[in-house]
Amino acid sequence: MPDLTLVIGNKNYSSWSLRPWLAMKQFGLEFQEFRIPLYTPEAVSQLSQYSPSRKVPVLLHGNQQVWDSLAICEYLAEEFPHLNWWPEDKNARTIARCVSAEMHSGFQQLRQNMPMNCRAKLPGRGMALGVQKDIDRVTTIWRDCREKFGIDGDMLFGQFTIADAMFAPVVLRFVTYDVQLDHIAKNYVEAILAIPALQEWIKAGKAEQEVIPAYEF
Ligand SMILES: N[C@@H](CCC(=O)N[C@@H](CS)C(=O)NCC(=O)O)C(=O)O
Repeated sequence: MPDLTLVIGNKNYSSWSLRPWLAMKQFGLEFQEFRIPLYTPEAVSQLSQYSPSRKVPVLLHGNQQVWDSLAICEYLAEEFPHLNWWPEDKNARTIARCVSAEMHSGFQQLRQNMPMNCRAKLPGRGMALGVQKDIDRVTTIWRDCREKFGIDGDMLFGQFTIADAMFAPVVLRFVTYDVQLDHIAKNYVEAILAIPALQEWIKAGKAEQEVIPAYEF
């Protein structure tokens, strides 16, 4: 039995859960997942049992609790250093960390107005004030990374890294809300969608029955 457990939320909605889940799948780690359907009467007590922040994702590794998506990815990069979690080149690695942190702490308008919802198709919805600015910044990041560092693959830094895991939920948002994109961003969206583990997540998300009104229009 693997001693790694990732506690996640609803696959349809929980964008933060998707990030470390996808990274762990892509790097071939064996782990158990434990899903807590969010915003149910039982959710708060379940969350407090596993997560000091009462939020998901949380990684349980032996006695170690690691909460927060980016902290989980960094923890795994230290625990499994033989895997290429970050780009090898120092400059690329620095930029990968910058854009991952920028994703983690920013894009509030995009996140708030275009919540992740794998099973929904909402073309044109969610375009509130400030959302286009966030979209433009995301696509600028994608273009810069692809042009400067993406030579040996289809991902932001060529091969899959934590940076791609951080942006994967944005890809799903762009699909749900049918956001108009330039060709570099479109190609990147296609490349992320082609990842079998991501398709597995989407399928599971679509099969979920729970509805969280706050994340629906
Ligand atoms: N900064 C945190 C955010 C975690 C977060 O907001 N998780 C949401 C689900 S996507 C959650 O657990 N919400 C439950 C709640 O607030 O009760 C991370 O990166 O992991």
